[in-house]
Amino acid sequence: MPDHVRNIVRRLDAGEAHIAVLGLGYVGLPVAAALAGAGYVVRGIDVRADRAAMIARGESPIQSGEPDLADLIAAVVAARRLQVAIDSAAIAGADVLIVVVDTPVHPDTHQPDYANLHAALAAAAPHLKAGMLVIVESTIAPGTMQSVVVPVLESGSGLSAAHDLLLVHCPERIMPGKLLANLRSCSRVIGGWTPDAARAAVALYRRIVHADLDVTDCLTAEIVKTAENAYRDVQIAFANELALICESVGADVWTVRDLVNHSPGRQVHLPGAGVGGHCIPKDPWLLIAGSRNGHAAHLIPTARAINEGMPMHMASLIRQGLHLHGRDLAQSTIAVLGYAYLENSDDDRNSPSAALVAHLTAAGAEVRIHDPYVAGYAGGPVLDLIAGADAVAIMVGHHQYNSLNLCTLKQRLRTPVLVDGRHVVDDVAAAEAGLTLLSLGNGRTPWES
Ligand code: SAJ
Repeated sequence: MPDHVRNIVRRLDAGEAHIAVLGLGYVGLPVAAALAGAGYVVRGIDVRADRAAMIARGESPIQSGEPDLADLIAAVVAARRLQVAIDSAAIAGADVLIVVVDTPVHPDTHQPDYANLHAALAAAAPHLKAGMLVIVESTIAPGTMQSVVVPVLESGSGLSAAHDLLLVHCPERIMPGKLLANLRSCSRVIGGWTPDAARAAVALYRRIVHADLDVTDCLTAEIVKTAENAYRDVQIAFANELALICESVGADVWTVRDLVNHSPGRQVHLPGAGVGGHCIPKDPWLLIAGSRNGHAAHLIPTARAINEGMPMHMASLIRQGLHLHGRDLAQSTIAVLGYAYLENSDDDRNSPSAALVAHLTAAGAEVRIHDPYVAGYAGGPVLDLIAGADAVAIMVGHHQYNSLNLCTLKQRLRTPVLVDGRHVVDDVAAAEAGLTLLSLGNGRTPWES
């Protein structure tokens, strides 16, 4: 093992290495806090001065559902193991740099938008030194380390990625709602630009990750991360297409799904009102953006179109329910229950409800939104919000919606239409309450249930 690798591994094993984390978002902040909690001195850098100031006070900007993270941030900031800056000059002198910035895709072209990544790498490059371990955790299209990261770092530092730096792509695997737990318990793929770089990264991550550290090359690591989420998106799209087929023939997808999943090796996912969040809607596009030599993907874009179409399907079910009562959208009031992208979460990134609300509003409906977790929509009981409405659409499976009083709901509605996008309403109970229930994926009328 070359001396510079031996040296950094020794400093990492001794807990003496100084670490800089560039980007303190949903991924970078838990990483910085966990490494500080493991005993390292960590300099966290974020260009958002308000966010940096909040963290420097020992407060977590990630509010709901992450209590252990908030406690850890308070402790490591108080112990001065996590120090916060807004200037990338704070990188100077570090042994390790972890870059964790947002890598969105363009909403129309679906091409990667690397503006943040470029800016972060260009700001960091002048502060790099030979022997430094540089890790990109951001999710990136296959080939990005080769085509973007290496050129920007080498031109900005005058150092060689292969000979002077220890360059790694270690894609994040966090899940909102359990950020720290998953950081510690999920295996990681460590893509080394060189084998020595991977060795050094293993010495770092084994201090905070108590799961497998799978060493490979950068390109493979880029593909693994984007593929694991594209795979999930395709699985969900299959469930959604099956739901639409069942509706069209008068069957119940939930019964079909249960029986299919009794078959060995089958795992039909959950049909639903849409696919939101920061990872699943974006990563499939990053995967296919990396394909070369004219290979055109078909399955992955089709799956995206199916999943993006689910909020519109909810709008069509609402229209169907209103028409059964002689109404159309333009003169109706619709109550949308759930604005987060995930049940029992306040995270509304790429929320399917946002797409539905925009569509209903454009069609002339008056829309009311309720979500017990999302600021701005959490006010008041749901049965007050729906009073006088013509339809209620359940978009998110928050536990608060699992036990709605259907009789009271019926009494309070002007038109008794209930559209269930997350299989939380019992169809027989809804019929007994006198509601017109349209349940995504269930083409049966109540008396056939
Ligand atoms: N969804 C469905 N049907 C399903 C599963 C999900 O409609 O069967 C919808 C959800 O309602 C949500 C969206 O898809 O709107 C995404 O849900 P998700 O459970 O995939 O949650 P995410 O977006 O937090 O995904 C993350 C991913 N983790 C990383 O990228 C590191 C994903 O790879 C994980 O599988 C997922 O967490 C998880 O399992 O918690």
